[in-house]
Amino acid sequence: MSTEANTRTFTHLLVTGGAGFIGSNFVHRTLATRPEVKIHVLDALTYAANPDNLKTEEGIPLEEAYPGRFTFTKGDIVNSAVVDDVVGELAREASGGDGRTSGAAIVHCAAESHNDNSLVDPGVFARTNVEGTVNLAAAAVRHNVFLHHISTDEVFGDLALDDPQRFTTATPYRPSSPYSASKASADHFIRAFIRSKGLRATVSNCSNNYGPRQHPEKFIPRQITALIEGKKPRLYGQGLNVRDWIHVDDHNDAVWTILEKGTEGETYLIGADGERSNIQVVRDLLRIFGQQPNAFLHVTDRPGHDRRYAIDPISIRSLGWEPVYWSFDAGLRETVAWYQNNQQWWKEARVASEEKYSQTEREL
Ligand code: NAD
Ligand code: TDX
Repeated sequence: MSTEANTRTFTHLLVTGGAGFIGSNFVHRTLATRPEVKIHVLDALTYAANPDNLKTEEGIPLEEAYPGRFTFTKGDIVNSAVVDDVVGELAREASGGDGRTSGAAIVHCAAESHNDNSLVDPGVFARTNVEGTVNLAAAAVRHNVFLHHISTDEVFGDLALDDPQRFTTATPYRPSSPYSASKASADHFIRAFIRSKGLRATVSNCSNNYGPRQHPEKFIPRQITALIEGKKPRLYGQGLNVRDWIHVDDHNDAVWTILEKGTEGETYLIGADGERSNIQVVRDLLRIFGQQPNAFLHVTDRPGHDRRYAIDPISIRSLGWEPVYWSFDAGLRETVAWYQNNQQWWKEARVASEEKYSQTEREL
């Protein structure tokens, strides 16, 4: 790892959760744009993963499409022996046998990521998001590997709809769902390991991502896949809650910016000034599908539903990053096209998540 002029160079990455939404987009983009980087993915392949995420758009496994640059282990980050093995191997590979671990980093994306699920089964969120993160931090210290921890703006709780403030790195933690509580706890563990155990790490808290390969349980793909099937979008409550949308590629470019230029031990908030109410997003989608603006359903609200998230992106912008997707409409149209062209990717997952939703959700 070179530290000259506050820049680091990484050639060997371990991406946890690389078969999920953000992780797989990170893997594809990195393999395509950074020929010097080798990637190993550690993923338990839970319901949230899709094995097709580790293939090219043409269906070629990444191992074949990028010979010598991509490898995969199916494994659980809650299993400390598995984590130690994989991180140890990463360190050995990057050191080239001379005992130094420069050039190796973990990009930690693996998590249980869906708020609605955390309300039904919080235990697995504590295990994966907290215990799994502690295992990775401990292994990173043992093998002297750099770690970037991917977190969420939800750790700050919510803002009133008319609050002039946005979240900053100084905003106190106030998580409101078991999901955000587990992510907040993981963030605290990472910072405690930085302070007291010599962990070399950075942290980022990002706003809501959208883009290809997002599981159809999540808001935007759930509505897109419904519309493709000729069904109506489903808005929780009145749909006035606000989310701050960012394209997944912009998020992942920001992660690379932090890996290379971020100050060790620091936290960066990633956002693209993309605040929109849920009802606005549904109307954007209805317009793209050529439908009437009120062709949606109001359904049961989420218990404890956070009203508004909003990121002040000054910390990440100070590193020189800026989003490419300034137009939410353009990003959304591309995303719709991806779901239209990849129906076999989401059909089965949608059946399963709609079955889950039907247990609790009613039309209002
Ligand atoms: P995702 O649910 O799409 O993917 C999670 C991946 O982690 C899956 O491939 C899954 O198989 C894997 N995984 C789950 N439990 C595991 C375990 N115990 N061991 C190994 N692998 C396991 O999630 P995502 O939306 O890609 O989110 C990735 C990260 O980004 C998470 O940490 C999430 O908190 C954070 N984040 C997400 C968003 C968003 O809008 N999606 C925004 C900010 C931050
Ligand atoms: O069908 C729906 N209708 C609806 O109105 C669904 C699934 C959601 N919603 C609402 C709830 C939220 O206000 O849409 C908004 C977005 O919902 P989700 O996609 O579930 O995302 P959110 O709860 O905001 O959390 C997301 O962003 C932060 C990710 O899932 C987290 O992993 C990330 O940390």
